[in-house]
Amino acid sequence: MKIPMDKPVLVTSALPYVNGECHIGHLRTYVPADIYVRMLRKMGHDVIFISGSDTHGTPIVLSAEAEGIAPEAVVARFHDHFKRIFKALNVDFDYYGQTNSECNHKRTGEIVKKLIDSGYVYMEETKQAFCDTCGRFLPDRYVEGECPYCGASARGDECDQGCGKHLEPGEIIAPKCKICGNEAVFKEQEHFFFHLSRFADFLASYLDNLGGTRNARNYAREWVKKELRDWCITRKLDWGVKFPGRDDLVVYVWVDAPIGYISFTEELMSGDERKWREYWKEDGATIVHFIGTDIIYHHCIFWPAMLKGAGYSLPDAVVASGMVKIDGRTFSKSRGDVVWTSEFLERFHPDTLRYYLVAQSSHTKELNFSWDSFFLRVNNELVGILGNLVHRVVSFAYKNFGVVPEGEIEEEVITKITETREEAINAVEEYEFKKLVDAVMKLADFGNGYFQREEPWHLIKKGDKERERGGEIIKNVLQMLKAVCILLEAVMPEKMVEVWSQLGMESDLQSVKLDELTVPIASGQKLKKPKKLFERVEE
Ligand code: B3M
Ligand code: ZN
Repeated sequence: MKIPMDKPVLVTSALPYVNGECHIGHLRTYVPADIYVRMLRKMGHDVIFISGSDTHGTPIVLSAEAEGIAPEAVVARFHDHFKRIFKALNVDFDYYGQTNSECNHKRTGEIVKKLIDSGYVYMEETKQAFCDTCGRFLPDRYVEGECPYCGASARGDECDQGCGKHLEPGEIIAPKCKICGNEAVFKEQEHFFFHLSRFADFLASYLDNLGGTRNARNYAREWVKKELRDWCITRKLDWGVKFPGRDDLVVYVWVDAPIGYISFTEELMSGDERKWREYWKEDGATIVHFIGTDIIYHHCIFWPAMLKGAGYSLPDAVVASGMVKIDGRTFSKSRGDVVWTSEFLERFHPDTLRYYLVAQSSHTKELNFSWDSFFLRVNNELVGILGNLVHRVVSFAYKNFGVVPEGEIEEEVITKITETREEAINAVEEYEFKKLVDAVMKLADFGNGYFQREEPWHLIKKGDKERERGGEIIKNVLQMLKAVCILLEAVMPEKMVEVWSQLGMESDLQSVKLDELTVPIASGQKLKKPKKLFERVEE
């Protein structure tokens, strides 16, 4: 999707549940979203980038219970953990909030009240899973059983091992209590429902115009076509945002979590009513959500219906990344099929992980992580192609000239850089970050071929004229390196800043725009003694 230039852009990344450590499966959403934001800024857009911790719901309460501590303590520990990881990876949010903030409680209360007042919410007696042994109701993750749609084993509110469908309370087949393992029974309880079914026509046309990736639109459309049942929006829990007027009920976590996108915007704008309303009430911004494919239903069905019902602006695009597997298997902490981000970062540079995550597969496809594939990408591409080129060219230039030599940038080189710029912009607009890195690596390859073909090392040993020509060739290759830095900063911010400084550039690379790509690198600019860019990695 082409993003209009005349409005600001709000990019969000799904909110991680802070009930455990960050693994590389999480990163498939955050790293590409960060790359997207950095590229939009390079294209001249005014962007804010928001995320935060999802602190409510049974994922948190279950972990707290298992450890015998309060939910607040679990939240505090892992909220800090995630913030640290994002910093280490240079995932650079303008604001990273948490859904248990006062502002989010208030905004959620206001939105739910608006839905009630508009007649979109009703109360009903329902049958809910109950454990006789534990003597309590079993909301969401407190219960496990069989998915009524595909038969896979599922949690109370989602078919996490099979078709991925959201499940309503009472829908799961053969439910068992997650705490004691005994079979659950069904018991009557009063709950509140959102009239989702009334939004079917609205959603059908909304989805036809929604930007983002096709997988998100198509998956949601299928459900709208088939059936939309009303949505139970309350739970019997203590931890969460209270349902208005009911002390015994909180809202379902999927109500207050996406509302976090709004509250965090408010918090970032420190309550400046006019400013955040422009984003969320007056269609004054382009809103883009980055999510994983497992939460398309929530972002393309529940969320727009809720916003529409409460009179808020609607998201313009939903970008859904494929899931991460480990050596072909689904992530599983208990089987040890998991790679923890912090352990990864103890051994390898964050930029190598950022690069791998986008270079390994198309954004909407599954990413099958294996150590072999990681080593290959780093050793062949980052060390073998990119690192090598930078080192060879900068060393040669540094030794023989010390500065950027005099000369013209050739037509052939300008054309190549301009083509790469177009490919990069297209890649960003298609959310195909692999195409972005592939295009820039092709430019690096071209630079390598050019250097090899022109053989400046012979020229500089001959007469003055030839030496001058040798300098001009070097200047052209340095120009290509400058372009590589600008185009790959979004993917490898730290490493590209290193190269930038070897080239003697003094500006802040992060704020350099794409328009600079073909601005000739200044002759006479002092080069720095090059250091190796990437180390080979081994098991
Ligand atoms: N906390 C995480 C997940 O289900 C969930 C996302 C909320 S985004 C508003 O992947
Ligand atoms: Zn299923």
